[in-house]
Amino acid sequence: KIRVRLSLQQREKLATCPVSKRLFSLMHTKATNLCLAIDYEEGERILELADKAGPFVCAVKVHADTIDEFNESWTSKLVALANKHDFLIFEDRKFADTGNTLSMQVKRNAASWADIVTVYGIAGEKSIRSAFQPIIADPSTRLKGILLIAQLSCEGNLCDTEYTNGTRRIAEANQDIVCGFITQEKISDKLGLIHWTPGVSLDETTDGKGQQWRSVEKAIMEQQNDIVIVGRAICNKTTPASELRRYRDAAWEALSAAMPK
Ligand code: 5FU
Repeated sequence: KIRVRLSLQQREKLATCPVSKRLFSLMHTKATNLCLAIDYEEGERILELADKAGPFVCAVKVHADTIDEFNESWTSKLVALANKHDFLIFEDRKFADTGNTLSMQVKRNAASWADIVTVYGIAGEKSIRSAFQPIIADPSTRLKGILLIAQLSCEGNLCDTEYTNGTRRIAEANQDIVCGFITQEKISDKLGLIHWTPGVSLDETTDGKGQQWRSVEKAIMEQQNDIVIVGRAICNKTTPASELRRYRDAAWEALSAAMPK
């Protein structure tokens, strides 16, 4: 069943978070709603794949704390690739702490090189807003939005309905700094908020370590997400370049089917 949505350009007008405006615009221009999760340990390998992936993706997601020789020279190379190909740099650090600590952690670990970071809703609105609002408003920092983790993809996770609803309320009340959600399904009717979803593979359903994968079509058409986050299904293949095209095409086709022509 296809449910009609607004176009990306219409949603760009409704968004207030600076990174969301940029994201809606680049998704439309590049015709992609694919975020590539590059979870290699070797920094050079990440840069090589990010360069190949650039034309196909709206964002490249990394975990800085898993990368060998993570340093300023590496982040400046990633920033150069993001500028060259026009994609967002997404640091999936999953911050969760009191406001003062959050602020220190984000400034040291992400604000200068990442466009967007993940944050749990668990510490509550005051902690999140007091830490991120000044950083995002600062013109000298790259960070321009956050994604709240509303639901996880892994089996047996503890994100219950109460947590998800509380996180949705924080996002809806702070749309100047919140780009949207990490979620499994659409949870908010606010059309400026963007639903990003991990746990996607066209070939496998689990990694045997709790991860749960489903198809692009299910994630976008049935569960109404906007952006698919795909990792090993692309990165661990012998031909990541052909997989990039395959996932980009599948995701864009599914999203386009629900948008006005
Ligand atoms: F918040 C989440 C989540 O609920 N599930 C996830 O899989 C984040 N992730 C990340 O997305 C995870 O840490 C990986 O970096 C990526 C998915 O990679 P995969 O190789 O497709 O499983």
